[in-house]
Amino acid sequence: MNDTIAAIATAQGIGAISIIRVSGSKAVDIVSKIFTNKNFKTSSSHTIHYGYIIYKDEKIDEVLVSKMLAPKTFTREDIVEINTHGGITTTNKVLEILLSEGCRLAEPGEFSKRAFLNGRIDLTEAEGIIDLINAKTEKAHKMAISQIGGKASKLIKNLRNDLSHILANIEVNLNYPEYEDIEEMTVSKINDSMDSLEEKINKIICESKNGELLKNGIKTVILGRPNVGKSSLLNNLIGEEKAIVTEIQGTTRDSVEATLIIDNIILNLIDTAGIRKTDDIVESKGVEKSLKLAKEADLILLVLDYSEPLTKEDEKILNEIKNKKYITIINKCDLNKKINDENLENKIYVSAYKNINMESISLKIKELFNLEKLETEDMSYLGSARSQAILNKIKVAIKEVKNGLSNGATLDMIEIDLKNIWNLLGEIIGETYEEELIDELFSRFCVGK
Ligand SMILES: Nc1nc2c(ncn2[C@@H]2O[C@H](COP(=O)(O)OP(=O)(O)OP(=O)(O)O)[C@@H](O)[C@H]2O)c(=O)[nH]1
Ligand SMILES: [Mg+2]
Repeated sequence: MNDTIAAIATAQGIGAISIIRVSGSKAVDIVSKIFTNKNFKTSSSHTIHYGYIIYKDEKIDEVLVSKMLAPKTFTREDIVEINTHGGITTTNKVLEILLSEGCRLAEPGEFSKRAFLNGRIDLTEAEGIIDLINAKTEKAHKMAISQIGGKASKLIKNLRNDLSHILANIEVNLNYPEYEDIEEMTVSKINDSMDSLEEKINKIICESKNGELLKNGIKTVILGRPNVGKSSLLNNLIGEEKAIVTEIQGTTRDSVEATLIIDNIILNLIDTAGIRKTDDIVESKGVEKSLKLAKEADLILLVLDYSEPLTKEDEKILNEIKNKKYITIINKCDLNKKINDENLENKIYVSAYKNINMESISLKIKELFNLEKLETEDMSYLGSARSQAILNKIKVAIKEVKNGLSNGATLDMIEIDLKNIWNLLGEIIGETYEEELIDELFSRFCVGK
């Protein structure tokens, strides 16, 4: 942590400028040695300077250098950023010179790691930065920003503070029973607070799950019996003839995948083999695979045929997916109606072939996942699998406290379980962190971040 680190912060390649970032107590000294601007060393913080990088009497590049002194910087250390002309050779040369003058090459994520270790950001914010780098859509970008802004971590901090209050009261109740003006923590009071904590944790878990779908895409499986128009639907949605379409039943034998972004929602679409009983070995393997994919899906687009009555196969598939999130897409609405659809839920009528009402599919998906709400509402999103695993542990721990309370556990036993929850909440924001975990997390960043 004491050495001064350097790395190229911009993407490697041709561009108008590249930025080399230097952080640490020797940042200004080291850069001063190779920078022609004589005011740079003594100038005040948060200023930009023009000049040349010169090394062994050779002019390397004309640059702008920003100087930002601790503590008001990203790492809370002195930071110098050199803006060179873009291009791999010059930028690498400047970096090499910095390394030969006493900087160490930063590891991936080391700038952010220092920001965390110096208390500038917490773990959820650090994870937000990873998400921001990887954001594929505008919404994913917004979510990452909200995580960096610390909205979720504020919420966790508040929950932890509430719990501290209860723990402190229990402590006084147990050790100083003579202090009668301190609120007594009764079973019903602790129970109430656990109910409220559980509700808030559930809300974060639910919103984070939806957020995860926005970020990584909704695994959407197109399912139905042969010939109802599943492949036609896929092709229409993605605007290309990716899957083969024919009037022959059993055309699609293996799954076909495509990614589609509609209205900022990423759909990872999978067209499957039509489901029916068949003696054809290849086709029956395909059917098996369709059912397996359906089980793993976040969303199923069940395709039915408008121009035919419901068949036994349709009923079977409906039964198979009744506990999943699904939309009933009644295709071929350009033909005469024969389908008996009175009892079907969540249905929309489309024609993949004649391109009728296809836009209703994305509207329905948004409705089903509450995605419209996510855009406008203040959401408490914790994106990482790490946070989600801890949130689930918290749910279990809350149950334990509640069980303890109803089974007459003593206050000091309850206190142990409450402390466990308090620690878990701390783990989410990195108040109680393990070194290995931190190393693993920050190594997922790119160099220079
Ligand atoms: N009239 C009409 N025909 C359609 C529509 N959608 C698909 N078809 C026709 O229905 C037939 C079957 O379409 P596919 O998309 O191959 O059906 P599938 O469900 O993928 O069939 P399998 O791969 O065999 O399971 C083709 O002849 C399509 O042109 C539609 O909206 N209206
Ligand atoms: Mg097909």
